[in-house]
Amino acid sequence: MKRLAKTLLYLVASTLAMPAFGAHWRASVGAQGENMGRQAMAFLPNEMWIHAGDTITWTFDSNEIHTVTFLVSGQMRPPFPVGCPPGPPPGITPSGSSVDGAHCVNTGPQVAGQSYTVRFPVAGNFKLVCLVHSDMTGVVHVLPPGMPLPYDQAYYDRLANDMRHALLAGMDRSLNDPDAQQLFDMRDHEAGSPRGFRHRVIAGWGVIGATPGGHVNLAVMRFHHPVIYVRAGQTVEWDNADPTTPHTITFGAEPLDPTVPSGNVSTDADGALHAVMHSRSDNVSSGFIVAEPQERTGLAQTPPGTTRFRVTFTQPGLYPYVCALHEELGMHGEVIVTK
Ligand SMILES: [Cu+2]
Repeated sequence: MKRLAKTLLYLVASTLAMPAFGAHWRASVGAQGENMGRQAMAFLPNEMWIHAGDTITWTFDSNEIHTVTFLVSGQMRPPFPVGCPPGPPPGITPSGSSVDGAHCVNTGPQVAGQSYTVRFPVAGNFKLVCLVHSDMTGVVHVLPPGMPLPYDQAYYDRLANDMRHALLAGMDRSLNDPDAQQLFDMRDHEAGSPRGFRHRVIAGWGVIGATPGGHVNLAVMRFHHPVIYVRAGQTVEWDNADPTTPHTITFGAEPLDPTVPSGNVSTDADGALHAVMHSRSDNVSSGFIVAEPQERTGLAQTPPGTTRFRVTFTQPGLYPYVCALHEELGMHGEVIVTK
C-alpha cells in the first residue's frame, strides 16, 4: 500500500515536472525473426517529432550489431570501427550525450538488451544513421518548446510495431512462397545447360525500403540451399543477392581479416573468385562477397565481380562452411561431395 502511494505520488510528480525536465521518448533499433536469420535493419520508428529539452532512449533488439549515431552536420558516415571523430577509435560517446549538430554522438556497436539515451537541448532537424548498415537512416525533428507535436508515444509504439512486422513478414512471404522456391529449383535445374552453373547457392538476400524519414532494410542472413550435393570434380557457385550486406563463404579456420580472400583464391575471367579444395582440412575463405555496389564517396569499393565465389571440389567428403560475419546468427551450410 505504501509502495502504491509512493508510485502514484511519483506519477503525479513526474507529470507535473514534465515541462521543466523535458519528455522522455522511446524507440527501438533493429528487429529479428525467431531464428535470427531475418534481420530488420531499421530504426523503429525512423522519424520522430519532439521538443527541445526532450530525450529519446533507443533500445537495441537484435543480435546483429547496430549503432545510433548523430554525425556533425554535413559529415559523411565513417566506418563503424572508427566511429565519432574527433578522438581516437572507437569514437564512442556515453549514454546521455547531447545532439546539437556541432558534436558527434555515437553508441558504438550494440546488440539486444542494450539501450542508449540521447538529449536534444536545441531545436533543429538531426539525421540519425547506423554506421554498420548503409540503408539504415532516420531523422529527429526537434521543435521549440510549446509548439504542438503531431504524435504521441503510443503512436510511435504502434508505428514501430507495424514497421517491424512489415519488414520481417514481407520477406517471410517471399522466402516461403512455393512459387519462388520452385523458381529457384527450376533455375538450378535448367542451369545444367553448358552455359550455366548447375550448383548454385544464394548467399544472402534482402530488400531496401524507405519512409519519409529515411531508409529501412531487411537482410536474410541465410544460405539458400544450405545443403548441396555435388560429384567430385564439380564446382559450386555462391552469389550474394542482398543489395548491401556482405557475406563470406569460409571453409576451415576463420580468417583474421574476413574482408579479403585467402591466399589460395584466384580470379576467373568474369571476375568471380575461385578456389579448389582437395580436403576438408583446407582453409578457404572468399573475403567479402557483396552485390555489385553503387559507387559512392566514403564507401569502401570492391573490385567488380566479387559478387560471386566458386569452389571446385576434387575429393569426396563432407565440407561444412560458415559466413564469418554472421555465423552467430546461424548462417552456415554444407557441401556434400560424392564420387
Ligand atoms: Cu553473412
